[in-house]
Amino acid sequence: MTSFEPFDLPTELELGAATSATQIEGGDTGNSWFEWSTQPGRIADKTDTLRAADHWQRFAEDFALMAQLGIKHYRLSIEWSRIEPEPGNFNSAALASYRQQLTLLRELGIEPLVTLHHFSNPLWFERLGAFAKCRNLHYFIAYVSYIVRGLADLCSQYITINEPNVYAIMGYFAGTWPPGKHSVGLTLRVMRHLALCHIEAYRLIHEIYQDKPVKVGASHHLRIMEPYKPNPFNSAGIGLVSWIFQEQVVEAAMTGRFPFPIGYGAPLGRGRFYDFIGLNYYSRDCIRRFGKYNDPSRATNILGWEVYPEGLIEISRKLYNKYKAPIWITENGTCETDDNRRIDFIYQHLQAVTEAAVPIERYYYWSLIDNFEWAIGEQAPFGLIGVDFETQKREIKKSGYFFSEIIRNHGVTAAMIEKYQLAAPTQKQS
Ligand code: IFM
Repeated sequence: MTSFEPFDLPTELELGAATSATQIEGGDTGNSWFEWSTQPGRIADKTDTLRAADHWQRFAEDFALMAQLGIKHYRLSIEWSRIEPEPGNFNSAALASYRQQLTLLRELGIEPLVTLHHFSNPLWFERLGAFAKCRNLHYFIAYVSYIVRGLADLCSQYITINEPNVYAIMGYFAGTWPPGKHSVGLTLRVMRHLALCHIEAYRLIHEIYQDKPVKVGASHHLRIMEPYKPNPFNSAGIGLVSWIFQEQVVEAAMTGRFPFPIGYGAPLGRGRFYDFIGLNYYSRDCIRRFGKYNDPSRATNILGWEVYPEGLIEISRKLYNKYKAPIWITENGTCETDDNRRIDFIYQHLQAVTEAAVPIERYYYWSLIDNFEWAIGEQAPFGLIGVDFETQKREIKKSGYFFSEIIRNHGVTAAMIEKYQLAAPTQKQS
């Protein structure tokens, strides 16, 4: 994995970059994450979502930088609370602003992939109990109907829900995200309801588009989970944890079949509720005595996430063999202050894509720009473009130029290996 050789990307693969509204826009006080992040002790670096990268005001500047890098695919999300600040009261000015963004992207030759739900809820929806209550789900569908009809002439690719498992686990099991609960029952219920919402949204979007081409999927965050010491007992235990916390919600959302313990039967009927397989891949978790344990010989990023490109191959193959559709890697990226390590990471993961031997059509680097990383705050640089949050000054990083050259060459050339000094295997950061 770490011998740096030139490679060509698969012909069908197209590269892009991703962001989410709450993490970059700033300026919105009507969403659950604004409220959460302004409560004491919630965010590690004590920042909140109010300023973020001020993208709501500066989107034109950010899109110009993206165009400068030659990025042709951009995944963005819609802040539901801007669109529907009160139940049933839709804000046409907010819709107009998103339409302006998509129009500009199109003028720049950048294809938008729109995410409808990326972790944050309108406060009114959060206060009603959000996705934990079955009686609230119709609100999400009404919002989907409004926003998709409003964007239909500008967009033909959607992600319904980002990382349903992460949303449920962090908010309802770990309790470190809103609404801060600790309940296995609620976690499973939220996963079930998100899968139901995905299926309904999938059907609705196809109904709105009728014969017009549209592609719809969900983005699933899947990690490799392995026992630190493999033996039949540990492997079975970890397999069960991985099933409950990762795979069952994928199965329910994609096929309509709700396995135990997320549910039973097929409450909305069986089907194929995806036009691509959306995968967010970051790392491997080795589990030792109910905790995470990193293999000391492997590199980790500044959040302690192991760099494990082999996992991208393993998960892509598993998903493709099961669901037989093109894979869209809707997120892959790393959090580093040393940008050379991001360059290594991108190299290794794109090389893994070339080795996967399954159809991978898209790869969106997470993230286009530095942003607000949830409970960590502003001190987690994932971006290809750096942001100084005090001055809001943007600067393209070396990794941004590297990514741009990969797009231009559709691969990594010998000259790039030389130029970006991809010479040594990735070492563990001291
Ligand atoms: O920043 C997040 C993103 O919102 C969802 N996927 C993982 C990223 C990195 O943690």
